[in-house]
Amino acid sequence: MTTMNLLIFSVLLLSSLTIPTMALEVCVKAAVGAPDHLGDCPFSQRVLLTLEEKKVPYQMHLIDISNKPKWFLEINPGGKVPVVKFDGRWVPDSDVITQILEKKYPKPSLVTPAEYASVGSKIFASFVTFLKSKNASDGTEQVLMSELSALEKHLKAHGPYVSGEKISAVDLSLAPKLYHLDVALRHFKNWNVPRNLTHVKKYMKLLFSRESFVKTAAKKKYLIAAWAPKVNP
Ligand SMILES: N[C@@H](CCC(=O)N[C@@H](CS)C(=O)NCC(=O)O)C(=O)O
Ligand SMILES: *[C@@H]1O[C@H](CO)[C@@H](O)[C@H](O)[C@H]1NC(C)=O
Ligand SMILES: *[C@@H]1O[C@H](CO)[C@@H](O)[C@H](O)[C@H]1NC(C)=O
Repeated sequence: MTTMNLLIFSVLLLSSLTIPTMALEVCVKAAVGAPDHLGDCPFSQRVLLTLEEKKVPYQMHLIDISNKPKWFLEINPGGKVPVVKFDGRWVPDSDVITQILEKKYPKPSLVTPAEYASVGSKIFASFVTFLKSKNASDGTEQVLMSELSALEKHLKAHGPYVSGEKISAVDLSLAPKLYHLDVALRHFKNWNVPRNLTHVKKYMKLLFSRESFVKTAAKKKYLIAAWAPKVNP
């Protein structure tokens, strides 16, 4: 082998060894009925958003939740997505994963001040209850409205993001949930976030137009397909 060949060979060998180990492996939900497309799991998207905002290279594995591959259940007996491989160990749960990412990749910091960490935390559950409700006078819409109004009040005082001028972890957790709310309520109930919640509306626009969000959001049709059996069982 000539010196030149040896050099090329070493470069190829090195890059084939280092590139895959540098990218974090992450398992996320595949689309319902379209296992080659990114699915709608808000916890998976939260992790992808964190990776994108921190510019951490990653390699995605799309997991068909309705037909989980054997290798996936072997690395992750709990069977839920997302899971990320850190130093050879697969770690489930978006809360745990995002905390590890913050420690390992502190820049840019996405730490949310403790006093704001639970802002909006009841919105997703109240959205799901309202979405599934078949009785217009059961109060589920009012419960959602009061959670959204609380967010409105917070953003009016502290916005545009939950902790001010800079996006942080709590926004990345809320963004996929608000996207579900927006798309699913419009589709299944012809319901929109009321116009008087101007700060919430602006917040949603701001989140949904970020490059990280556009890159990691499921297509609307996949989100709707995933909710359909839960809305009309
Ligand atoms: N607390 C978990 C929730 C994860 C979760 O519920 N994932 C759903 C998809 S969005 C899942 O994997 N469901 C499949 C199953 O439970 O079999 C997190 O924050 O990561
Ligand atoms: C809807 O909910 C209200 C309040 O709980 C109840 O009074 C009413 O009977 C319900 N209507 C139907 C059709 O179930
Ligand atoms: C917005 O309007 C709804 C009625 O559509 C009302 O229930 C709610 O209290 C209003 N919220 C704010 C913050 O003005």
